[in-house]
Amino acid sequence: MTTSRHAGLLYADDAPANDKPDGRPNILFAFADDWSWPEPVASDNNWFKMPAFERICNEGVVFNRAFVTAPSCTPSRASVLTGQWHWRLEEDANLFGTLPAKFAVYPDLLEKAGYHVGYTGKGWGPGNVTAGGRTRNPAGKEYASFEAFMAERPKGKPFCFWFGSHQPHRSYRPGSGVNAGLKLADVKVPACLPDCETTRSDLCDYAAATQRYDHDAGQIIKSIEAAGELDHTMVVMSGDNGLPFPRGKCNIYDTGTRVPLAIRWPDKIKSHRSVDDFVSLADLCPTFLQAAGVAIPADVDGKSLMNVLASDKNGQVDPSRDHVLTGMERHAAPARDGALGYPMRAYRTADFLYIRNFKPDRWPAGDPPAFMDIDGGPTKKYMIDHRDDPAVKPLYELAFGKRPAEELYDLRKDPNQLKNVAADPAYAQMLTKLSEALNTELKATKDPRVIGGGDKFDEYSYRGKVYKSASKTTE
Ligand SMILES: [Ca+2]
Repeated sequence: MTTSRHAGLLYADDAPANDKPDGRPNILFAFADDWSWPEPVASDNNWFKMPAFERICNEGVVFNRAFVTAPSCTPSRASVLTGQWHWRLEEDANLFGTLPAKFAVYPDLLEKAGYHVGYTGKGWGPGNVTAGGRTRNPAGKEYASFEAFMAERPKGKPFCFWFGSHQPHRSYRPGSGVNAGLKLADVKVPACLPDCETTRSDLCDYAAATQRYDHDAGQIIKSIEAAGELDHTMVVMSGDNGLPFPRGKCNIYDTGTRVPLAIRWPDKIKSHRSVDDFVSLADLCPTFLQAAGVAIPADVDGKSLMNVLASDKNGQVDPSRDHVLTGMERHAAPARDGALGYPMRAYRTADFLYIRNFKPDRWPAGDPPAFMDIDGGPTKKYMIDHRDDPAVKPLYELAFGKRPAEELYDLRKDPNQLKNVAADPAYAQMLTKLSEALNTELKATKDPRVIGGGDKFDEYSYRGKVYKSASKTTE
């Protein structure tokens, strides 16, 4: 097989390539690892810079209320790929599980429909691909680089590429953020973390890693642009879970589940749009399928975003998108005695966050003293070492302590979700209303935690490494 270069991109034969293969869009999904809302959206309001993401926001649509289904890599990625809630995916509800082959994934469906599909870096996972009966990563065929992927692209085929960045996942070299030019004084410290030099430096390291993701995604976008195909490509940038800090990742507060999301596709999307609709990343699978003209399987839970993308409105576009569900089963199996998870589900509206903790006797962050469901790092160590300091103690309890069976946060008064009002009689009616709404949807989606059999999530194999030290990170 010979190759030819067309306007910068390689194709796998000598024939000239089309700049708009067969009328269907290319799809580039640039997926960061542990990149959290709210940073950044507007450049003039940011303490670190992400020019590629900023460009996608400005030239397309930014979604201000996007959520992953789970604040943990494996289930979050599985929901993106299948369009289903992770509690319907058996073993894949857990970190280091497997995604059974019976669950269809969009890369396979697009490939069958004539797309050239592939990925680099971190695809579905971490976990065991073959244990579920698959022969390759659910994100597609793995390539060493985007260029290598394009070199195998047959003439005239649209492509669907998953750029799985490993950034900004821990671990970080302490001081790498400051060394990259970020300033401690500029850092916006989330309200759930102690504001001290240790936290600020740790956040700078996280920001520098996030900037590396942006740079790498930007390089791929530029190469597509050089080939003249960018305007016929749906470019999607997002992250798989919240920031790897206490009360972030592995929690179903916004710090764990709310992620940046922007989509650029000039063929269909007007520029400079800002949308407040609630979006789950499970909506991406049906969106990609509909954009490609492929039938959406009946068992997909997500809703296609195509009607929102095609609109020229800002703010709330689709009135039915007024809430989102999130949940969690087991993250690091060694985090609790008996390899138990910490099952939770949440119902998030514009004004309230309602959380149900199914096993409140367990430790949310993992058993002490390791608290392994919080990735090791300077901020975690600082909070443990200073847990008796008056300024740290309440934040330490929120991140490391046990939690009641129900939590309710009034986001109109408490946008940072720090004051649980579930036991306040003034909120009794709202608590009942949201609890029933959550129950109804979980039953409709056959969640084993509600219809019965939920303890099986604690019994599935953990197909990852077993760490003995709290200083190690998970995935
Ligand atoms: Ca992740």
